[in-house]
Amino acid sequence: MIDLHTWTTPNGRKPAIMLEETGLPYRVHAVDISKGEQFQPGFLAVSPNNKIPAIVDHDAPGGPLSVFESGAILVYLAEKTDKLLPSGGAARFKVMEWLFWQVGGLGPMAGQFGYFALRAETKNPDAVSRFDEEVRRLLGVMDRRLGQAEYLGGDDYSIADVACYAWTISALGGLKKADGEQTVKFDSVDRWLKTVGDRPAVKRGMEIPKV
Ligand SMILES: N[C@@H](CCC(=O)N[C@@H](CS)C(=O)NCC(=O)O)C(=O)O
Repeated sequence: MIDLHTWTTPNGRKPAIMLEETGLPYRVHAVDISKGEQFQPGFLAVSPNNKIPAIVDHDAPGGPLSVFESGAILVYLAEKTDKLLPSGGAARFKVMEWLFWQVGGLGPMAGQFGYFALRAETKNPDAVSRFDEEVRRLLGVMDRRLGQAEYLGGDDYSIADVACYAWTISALGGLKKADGEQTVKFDSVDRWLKTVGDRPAVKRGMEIPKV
């Protein structure tokens, strides 16, 4: 059994989608980060950086294992089940490239954009334009990739797509809200969003945790 500690945010959806894709048995523990539950000692014991998501695998070889950082969790679950991550060679590193691109790029930049453009009480035009441009640049990079390949890693759906799905929805939604619908056009990304979003496991994962 796996314990999933998560919340209703793009990072929180990633392991939920992956657990649904793999069919592994798991229990959900909602960590309401708007109420500061990520600072409770029980959660910090599995996620010392006080961020969701985190998992505890009670059936890991050698005894219970906790894993924090969404990218590490996706790799862990992929290796545990031999699903959605090629076992070696170039194909594995194509998936890794886009996984790390999401964790180090799209996620943090879209997160900062959402904060400065939509939620900050004090408006900072430099920060808004800096992150607006960067999110648009990243979505452009993604759009070009998906104009050449069916999925981010190549021919097959992988943990790179799992990692990017909810963040792409969040990034596009943020730009549309801040700048207007007509300013946002990424055709290959839209094609990919439809393909990935039609997967039953993705639909289920996007509803977890239920609050
Ligand atoms: N690099 C981390 C980022 C996780 C993250 O930023 N989680 C946010 C929610 S999306 C969080 O828990 N924030 C609570 C806090 O910062 O106190 C990952 O990919 O797992």
